[in-house]
Amino acid sequence: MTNVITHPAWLPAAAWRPIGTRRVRVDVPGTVRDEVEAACAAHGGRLVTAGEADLTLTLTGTGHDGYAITRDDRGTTVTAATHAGLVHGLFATVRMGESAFTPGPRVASRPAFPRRMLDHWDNVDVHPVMGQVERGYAGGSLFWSAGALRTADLPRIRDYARLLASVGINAVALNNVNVHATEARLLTDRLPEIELLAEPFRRYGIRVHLAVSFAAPMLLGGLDTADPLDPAVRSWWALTLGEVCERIPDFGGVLVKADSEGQPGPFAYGRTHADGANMLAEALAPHGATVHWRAFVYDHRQDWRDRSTDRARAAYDHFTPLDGAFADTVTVQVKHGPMDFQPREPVSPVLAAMPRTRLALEVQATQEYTGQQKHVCYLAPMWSEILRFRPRGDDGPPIAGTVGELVAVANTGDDPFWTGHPLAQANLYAFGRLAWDPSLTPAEILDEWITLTFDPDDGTRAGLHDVMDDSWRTYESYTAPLGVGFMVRPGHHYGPDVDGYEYTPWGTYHFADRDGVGVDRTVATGTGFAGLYPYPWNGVYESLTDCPDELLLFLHHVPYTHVLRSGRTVIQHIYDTHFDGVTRVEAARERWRRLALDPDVHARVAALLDEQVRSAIEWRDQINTYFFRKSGIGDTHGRMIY
Ligand code: BDP
Repeated sequence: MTNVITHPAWLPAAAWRPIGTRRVRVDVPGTVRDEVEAACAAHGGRLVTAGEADLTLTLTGTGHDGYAITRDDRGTTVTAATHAGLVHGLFATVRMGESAFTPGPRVASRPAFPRRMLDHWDNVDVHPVMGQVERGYAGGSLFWSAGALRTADLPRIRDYARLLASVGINAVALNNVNVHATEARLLTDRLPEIELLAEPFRRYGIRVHLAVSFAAPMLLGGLDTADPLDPAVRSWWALTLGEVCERIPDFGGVLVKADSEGQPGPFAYGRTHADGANMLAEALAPHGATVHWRAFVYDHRQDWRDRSTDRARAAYDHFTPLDGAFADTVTVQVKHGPMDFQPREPVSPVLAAMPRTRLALEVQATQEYTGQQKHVCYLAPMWSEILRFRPRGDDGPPIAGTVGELVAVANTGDDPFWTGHPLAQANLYAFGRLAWDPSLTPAEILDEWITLTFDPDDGTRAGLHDVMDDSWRTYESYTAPLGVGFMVRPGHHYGPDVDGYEYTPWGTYHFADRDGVGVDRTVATGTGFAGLYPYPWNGVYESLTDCPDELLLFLHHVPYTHVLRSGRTVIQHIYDTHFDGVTRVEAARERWRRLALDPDVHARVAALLDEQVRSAIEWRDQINTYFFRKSGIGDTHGRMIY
């Protein structure tokens, strides 16, 4: 089945008008010239090969993937040192619109992070539980359908690569980190599929990566071990990865989830994660490719009764003793929080504790725990907060200056809007922009996205901001309170189920009883997690009075009558935020109804806002009722709680 893309996201034809109506010279063949040629054909401009031009795009010098734009009376010139840099310079010119052609100061821009990566959790076969895309909320995979590569849809994959390049993304992992038997074969007999997929991405300066199974030497190579120190295992990897790099010369490398949630890893052989990662690095480094080794490693069979174990500590305990032991071409990929992509978690303490290791910060654009692309939830404010967080206090560097790379789990699929919820496109856009320049503010990024996508009048622009700017905090307000996390339905993770995971082995507990709620992670009486942070945060998190309200229940177990920094009790805060959250979603729905936008987009979002209102009410009622019954304490405003 071939897809029809009805909505080209933030690159509609209109956004190319300022370039497409002009005389443009492009000094190098390839993608940039093709793009400009298409724009000129659509808008009546002209691609010139010599003489005067309004816009010149040219390669010069050597260096990074940034670009410079100069604008004066003689015209506008975009220069870059690399093919990818020129692609980024072209898209920056599109973003600037008409102002790219009015004289002004020189713009010079280079990416803050050399690698800006999207991880797809796509399966080749339809997984019986997870489907085609694990935690995918945007239809099927762009790459595979029911076991087969979507060869007929390569043009759409090219459009996708273009979309990603336009926001500066330069690396893509194509398949799920949970590598099942069929997907493991992408490394060997199904490698031609990766060769085909690499082509459209290459056109836009994006390198492809593969998630591989640590047990591949056994699964595919017929060996009886995957021990990373076994010579036969090492040579299998060297030969296999050597072949991959020969067939795909710009192959980016491999991504590994090992020893976590059932995936194989080096622990089976008494080896460390560094042993495992370095073996792969040794095989890839001669070819200029790298290893992404995830730090999402924990025992998913722990018992809620055993309070000495704490899943939030696991990545820290496993990885920080290995600081300095990883090869230069290994990146340890760390989730933003110590648990698992919750709407609110403290920043992972691992990010401040491995100064001699190359780290990537991993965020989740796919909205597993933030409304599954049924709820409006603009995530840039969360990501920006994380990037600006200073683990060593005001005098120390922010996370943006501590990690070397940014990675997001992709939120795209074969949905005509690309992301299921049309407004979730803004998250993909914002991820790319923040990875290029983390100093951009969420509101200005959203404004860019709104301009490019909708070309709106002032009222529509204001309406979109009203609906989206604060939508993450709104989502937070009607779901699990005060950083305690989860309370979602087990398995698919949509909607409330306060005790759904409470007595399971997954390590995600809230410990609510008749007296209080929250996880004691203090050093004094709890799991000691608060002590994993450097000064001053170790003290701030340890202290019941200094701990920020929004993280209180992540770090402390408190009585319902505990008074927050805001002055409200915990129980009253729960009631108030849940009533307020629903009111805010209802207001967003009203605001949306009054906006005049493309009818398809309008109708899809309107329907989703109905679902969001329904779901927010369900959250409110279950959370409030649960805590009313546990605590026996009523709402001071006398609102109805069942
Ligand atoms: C969890 C998801 C699971 C992923 C896992 C991961 O529920 O599907 O496999 O993260 O990041 O949030 O590996």
